[in-house]
Amino acid sequence: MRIDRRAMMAGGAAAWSGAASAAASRSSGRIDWHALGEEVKAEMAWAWDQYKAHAWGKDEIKPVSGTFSSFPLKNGRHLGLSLIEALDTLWVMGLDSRFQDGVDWVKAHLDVDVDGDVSVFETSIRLVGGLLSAHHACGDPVLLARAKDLADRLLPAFDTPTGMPWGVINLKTGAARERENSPAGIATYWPEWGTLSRLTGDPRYGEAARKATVAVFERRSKRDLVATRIDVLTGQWTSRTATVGSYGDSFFEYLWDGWQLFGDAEWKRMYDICTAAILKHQQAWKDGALWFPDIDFETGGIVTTEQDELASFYGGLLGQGGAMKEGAAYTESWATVQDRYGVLPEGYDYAAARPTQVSNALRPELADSAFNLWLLDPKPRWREIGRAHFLAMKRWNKAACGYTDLADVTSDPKRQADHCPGYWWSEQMKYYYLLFSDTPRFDYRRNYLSTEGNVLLGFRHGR
Ligand code: DMJ
Repeated sequence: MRIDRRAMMAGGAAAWSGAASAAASRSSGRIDWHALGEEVKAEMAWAWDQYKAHAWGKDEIKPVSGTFSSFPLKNGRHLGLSLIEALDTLWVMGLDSRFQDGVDWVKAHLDVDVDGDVSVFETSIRLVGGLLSAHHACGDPVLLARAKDLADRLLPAFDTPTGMPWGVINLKTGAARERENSPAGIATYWPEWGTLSRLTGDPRYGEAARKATVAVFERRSKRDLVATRIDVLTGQWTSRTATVGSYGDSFFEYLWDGWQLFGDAEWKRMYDICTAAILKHQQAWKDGALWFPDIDFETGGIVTTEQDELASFYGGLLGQGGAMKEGAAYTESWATVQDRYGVLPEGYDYAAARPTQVSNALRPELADSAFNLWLLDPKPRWREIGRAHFLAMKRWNKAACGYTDLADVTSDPKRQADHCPGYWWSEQMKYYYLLFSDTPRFDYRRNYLSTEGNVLLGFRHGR
């Protein structure tokens, strides 16, 4: 993600060098990265064709049984989630006829006027973001109009006394519920909604996103930490746990992104304050590896040494924000777990050195970090981590009709479940391809990828 990373990080990157990196550099001299990029593209084309055959226009394919499931709506009502999440990945890979098939489906069939409840956060990062990145790819004004229509249906959720949004809204009636929300659920909007305001000339989207983010930041503790749950009506915290994993993760990510995408110094100030506090209070080293335990946001006491797999994105973000040494070290900590299990477990206790949740939701976060660190510092080690992630996924997660999540990464062979989440189409397949291919369709110096991997800046046209 982000802009001018190589230039920005040239100094900090030199500070970190490790034995693993040197070994990887030697061995990677033999790897044909372009061919690996072509392999990723072939897997994407194959999976798309499976989706088209078994689940066209549905939200998520079940790749083992060849059936499908719905999300973010429930009860079998679909919004073409995977199709929309896949669009800009197809485009950047040059799978142009498949991209056009998807765009045609959106123009002909996407109907968001549905009497049903959706997560405001998930609908925004996946569907509003997916439509905006597809629009960035091809410029079709209908895609922008669809993104605006959807955002208009989410916007009433921000009409609260604090400006922090409700968690869930009905797409047709605007009735909102779930007053308890998280920093990530409240403040992961500004890049998409700021882009929407810029493209439509309507400031309401960006203003709502800004107000919600500042509302969380202003409620940080005296240690400059935020907790995981807050009541959006009263502004009172309902938990005390600070984390860089689930519920916290993209709150920190979007503070940095607000600075990088729009150059707004207020966002950098908020990012710097939050990150300094995390590095001061949550940084924990064990056997030479860096981890970030969850702690009490007021006392600083450790709550748990269990890490969400979701937190493995954080090394890339730390690098982007200038803490390259810590970002590289945290990514290496997760790479060690990947080396041990092949595919990361959903939960891992670094103190006990064992998984706490043995499933894997086909997640992209470690590949995300590897990609971001490589953009900052293009040494082979980061490509190696991405390659190991891809090859393990190809070995263990591939099923008859696509790629599936796993029920157990510790069993031998690993036990498959039966679900391909929408983010798979938008995130890791794109990170792998960009990491390996050196495609001319992407500006590797000046770009922006959202928390869902949606490219809102950096596509190069006419190539
Ligand atoms: C994605 O939907 C986004 O990256 C989100 O911010 C958290 N992680 C999931 C995928 O694991």
